[in-house]
Amino acid sequence: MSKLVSFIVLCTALNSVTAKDSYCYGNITFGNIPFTIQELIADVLLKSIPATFFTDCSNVNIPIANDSIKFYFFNSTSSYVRIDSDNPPQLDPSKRLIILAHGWLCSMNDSYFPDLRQAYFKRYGDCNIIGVDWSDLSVNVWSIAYCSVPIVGAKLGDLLCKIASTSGIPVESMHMVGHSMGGQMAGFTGQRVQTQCGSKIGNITALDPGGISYQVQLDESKRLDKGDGIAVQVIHTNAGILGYEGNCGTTDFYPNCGTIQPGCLDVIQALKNAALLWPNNPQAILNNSLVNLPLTEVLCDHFRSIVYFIESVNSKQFKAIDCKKCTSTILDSLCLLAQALNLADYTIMGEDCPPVNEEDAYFLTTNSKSPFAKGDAGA
Ligand SMILES: [Ca+2]
Repeated sequence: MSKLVSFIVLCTALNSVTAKDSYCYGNITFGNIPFTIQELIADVLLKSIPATFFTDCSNVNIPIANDSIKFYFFNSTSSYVRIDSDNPPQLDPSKRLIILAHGWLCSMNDSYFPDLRQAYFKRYGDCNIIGVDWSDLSVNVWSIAYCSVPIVGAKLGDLLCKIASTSGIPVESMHMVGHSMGGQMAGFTGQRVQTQCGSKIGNITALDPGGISYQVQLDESKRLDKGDGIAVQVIHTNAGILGYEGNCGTTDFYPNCGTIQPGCLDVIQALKNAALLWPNNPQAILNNSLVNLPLTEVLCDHFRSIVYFIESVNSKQFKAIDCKKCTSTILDSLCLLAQALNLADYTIMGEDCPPVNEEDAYFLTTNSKSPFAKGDAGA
């Protein structure tokens, strides 16, 4: 076999074995997903799950095997290698280290994560990217995925501490980016790094971190919070539905008020319309509303956090202001007056979000399609 052919075979094999088949590809429709998961998502969209939704992992049998949690090292040559977490490779400490974690039902091979990696390579050239593939556990019912997150997060924390000591890369210089449950995972990884290495991860970006079970966790050690990294940026795009509702970082961004995003289908209305025609018949409701849509469209608002972040890696145009434009209190009116007088506090959402000076929440509007950032007009 020629070198080129064996290289192609190697890449193909890696592509096919790295991840369990995810539900987050555009060609997989909502109807392809197990019905119990479809029902749960519909209940979440309609906000018809109890506030005490599943949080107790003590009786959950997690199907974890030696190979369930995989770490990959990516570089700009578009190849990637599996990392032996007991014996990680020597990384170049002069290059930026970015760690990426996907969420429930997804994998690191979905369209968004390759796009995010490419955005980083375009911005920084040959940076070091570590991808966490926990699809063996994430492409599963909620309880198994949810209960796996602290385990995967801790294992990743151990790996980062090992890399810090063997490659001389301080954890304070690392940046972890996670979406949905991957955003919550960043909290667990941050906590583990603090206990194992005695210092905090420098930068966490949580992209619409998971809500539901996390929402009721008053114990901050069981979810992402502002203490899990030195800077914890949170981008809320589906807050109160799939995403966590409320500030949980050092800087919280609320594009378009943080819950419903322009350009996304109104799947909640579609579900409500079908429920009027087929009351008490979940199968018919789903068959007549969401079944032919890709999951990424059904959860478009939730995934927009990644889409905005990918754009932000090569754009500094997501300008945001700390006026809470989504309510109308006297304070908001005063803030808008300050904005008119050029006295309001501005910042940039995304990769160029500056280090924290003061914990705050920021607001902005976006376009309904790419390019999403509106520059000054969005703040
Ligand atoms: Ca925490």
